[in-house]
Amino acid sequence: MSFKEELVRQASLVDKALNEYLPPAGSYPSVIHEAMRYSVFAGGKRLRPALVLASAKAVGGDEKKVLPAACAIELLHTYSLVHDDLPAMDNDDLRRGRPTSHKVYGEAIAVLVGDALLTLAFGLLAGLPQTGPLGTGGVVHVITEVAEAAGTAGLIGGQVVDILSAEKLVDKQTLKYIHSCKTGALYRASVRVGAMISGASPEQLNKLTVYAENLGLAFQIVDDILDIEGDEQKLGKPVGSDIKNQKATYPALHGLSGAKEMARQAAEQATGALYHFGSEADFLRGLIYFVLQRDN
Ligand code: GRG
Repeated sequence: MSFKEELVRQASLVDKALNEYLPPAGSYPSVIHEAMRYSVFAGGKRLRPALVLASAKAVGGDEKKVLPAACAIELLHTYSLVHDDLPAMDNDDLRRGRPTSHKVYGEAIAVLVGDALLTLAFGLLAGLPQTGPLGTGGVVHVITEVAEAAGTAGLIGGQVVDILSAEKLVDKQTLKYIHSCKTGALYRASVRVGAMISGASPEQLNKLTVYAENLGLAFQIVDDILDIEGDEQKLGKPVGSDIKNQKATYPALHGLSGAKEMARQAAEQATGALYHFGSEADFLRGLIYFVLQRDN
């Protein structure tokens, strides 16, 4: 199976599970359930759940056992996008090629959609089986790992510094902080929880963490480059918004060719971190190339 076919297979596995975990669209009060589904099934690439499944496989685990965690991470990611698009934050009208949640359902429901997705995510993690390599204490470790990635040392911390930095000249260190929190934290958590649930050794966990941090960095740099050189149709959102909003980005601080070189170096580090893994980690290797070459 090619890398692309495997990504499609994993995404369809995740979508089926998400469909089961999300409350039915018609169940009372239906507007919130419909709105949750609107954002979750809007055509995301499902890279983070793919990372959960693939890191489980890389350490000899069973992807079915990590599916609830993979879905939890995707729900959390979708919550962050819904809230990030709100008028109080980025005030974006389009996401994944469709009108944003608040444009369709109004601001109050969009805030609650994010809250509900986040809550459902932690509910799924709490329901992870306490048998197998994880055990009772292990479930708590997984929840702690994801809580750290979602909290003020992760997504929220990155978002706060991003907001405070608007229209200011940001230094390289602050840029690194923002993106290691906004993007890196969830990549890191995805890979770590997949491996933790599957009984990874501390050494495997360390290597996979280095892989995820570098993959997240490469992803973010490419994201910044796509905002300059990308195709609006393929991206499903307008390009040039970073420059318009005077956002600190890798091309802005390091130049376009400097940013491309940084993405290449991060990809090289990610590849190196997988050196001691066998062919079970091939999907993780393919993901590095996919992230570098992506056009959306
Ligand atoms: C907690 C409100 C709140 C925000 C946290 C993560 C975040 C900060 C904001 C989301 C917006 C953003 C620009 C995040 C940076 C990471 C990024 C480029 C996300 C988009 O990820 P993709 O391309 O999205 O994987 P799809 O749609 O494919 O799932």
